[in-house]
Amino acid sequence: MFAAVEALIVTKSDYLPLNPDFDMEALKSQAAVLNPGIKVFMTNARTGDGIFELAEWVVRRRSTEMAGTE
Ligand SMILES: Nc1nc2c(ncn2[C@@H]2O[C@H](COP(=O)(O)OP(=O)(O)O)[C@@H](O)[C@H]2O)c(=O)[nH]1
Ligand SMILES: [Mg+2]
Repeated sequence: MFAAVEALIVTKSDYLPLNPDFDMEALKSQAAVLNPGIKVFMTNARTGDGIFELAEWVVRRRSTEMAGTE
């Protein structure tokens, strides 16, 4: 799965501190082994953290895709 996707989105980031085993840097490095180009986003719908960055990437990615189909 990690090899096939372009982006990995970790949602509900406000819960992450509740899990002492979660290690964002380990997740990123392990995902990068399977997919060196993968983009990793962390979002929080409660605070809005990370949503802008994700939306910006989606819009940019979409316009690249559309440019390729013309
Ligand atoms: N604490 C917290 N709750 C969230 C967040 N995003 C969604 N939720 C809540 O989690 C539940 C499931 O939401 P959903 O967006 O469907 O997440 P999914 O089940 O992972 O697809 C709902 O009660 C949402 O209000 C978040 O960033 N933080
Ligand atoms: Mg859901």
